[in-house]
Amino acid sequence: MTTGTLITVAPTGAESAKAEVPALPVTLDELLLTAKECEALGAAVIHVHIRDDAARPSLDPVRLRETVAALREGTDLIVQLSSGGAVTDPEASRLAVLDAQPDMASCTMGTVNFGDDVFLNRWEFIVDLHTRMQERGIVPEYEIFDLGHLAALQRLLGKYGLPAGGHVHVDFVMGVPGGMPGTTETLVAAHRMLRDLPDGTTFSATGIGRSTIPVMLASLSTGGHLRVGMEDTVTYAKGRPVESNMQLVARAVGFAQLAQRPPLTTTEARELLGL
Ligand code: KMH
Ligand code: ZN
Repeated sequence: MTTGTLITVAPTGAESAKAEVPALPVTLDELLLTAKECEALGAAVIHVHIRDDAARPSLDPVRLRETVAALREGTDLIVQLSSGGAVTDPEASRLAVLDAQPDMASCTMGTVNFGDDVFLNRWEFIVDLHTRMQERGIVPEYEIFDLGHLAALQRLLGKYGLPAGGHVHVDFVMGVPGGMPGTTETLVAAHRMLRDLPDGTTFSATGIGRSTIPVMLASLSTGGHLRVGMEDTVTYAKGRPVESNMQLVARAVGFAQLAQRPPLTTTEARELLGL
C-alpha cells in the first residue's frame, strides 16, 4: 500500500567543517531555526549531530539535553539523536547519548570503511544500544551502510526482540566510500532483503553526495521514505553548493509530491514509527 513520505532532515553531521561549508548549522540557534523552517516545509524527523563552541563534532551530554529540550519546545519534529557521532567518538560517549532521552536514536548495524576512516560498530556495542533503547522506550532507526548490515539486523531482532514501539524502521545510507553504492540496483537489492525482516518494516534512504537524486527517486518508486540534508549532501547540483538544508528539504518535498506521496505530518510520522 502506498503511503505518504516520511521526510527526515539531517542538517549537520559530523564530517563537514563550518569553515568549508559556512551554511552548515552548528550552533543551537542555527539548528533550531533550520529545524523550524524544515518542519514548515514538510520534514517530520530531525537527525541531530551537535557541535561544540569551536564547531567541532561533540557528544557533550549537557548540550545534547539542551538540544533535545530546545527542539521539543520549538518544533513538533521527532527528535532523533545520532549515536554514531564522529568516527573518533568512543563507545561510552555514543551510548551516553541515550541519557538525553530523545524520541529516537540511530543504531548502525555494523562496521564500515568510511572514506579513509573506519566507522566501528562491534556486535556487542550494537546489542548494548538496541537493548538500552528497548529499556528506555527510545525508538531506533537502524542505519544500514552495507547489505550485510540487514543480515545483522535480522540476527539482532531474532535474538533480542523488537525495538521499543514494536515497529522496525531502517535507513539505507548509500554512497559512503567503503559502503554500498548509491544506485537503483543496490537499493532494489536492499529493498528485497527487507523480506527477511518483520512484516511492516519501513525504510528511508539517503544517497551521499552525487548519489542523492538517484537514491531519492529509487526510494520513492519502491515505497521508501527520504532522508536529506547537509550531513549527506553539500552540493546541490554540479558547481552549486547547497545554500541551506531548506533547499534540500524543499527539493525532497517536490519529488515526493510528484510521486503522489506527499510528506507525512509529524502526527502521521509518529504513528508510522510506533512513537
Ligand atoms: N558520522 C558517521 C561516522 C549516525 O549518525 O548514526 C556516523 C553517522 C551515523 O553519521
Ligand atoms: Zn548521522
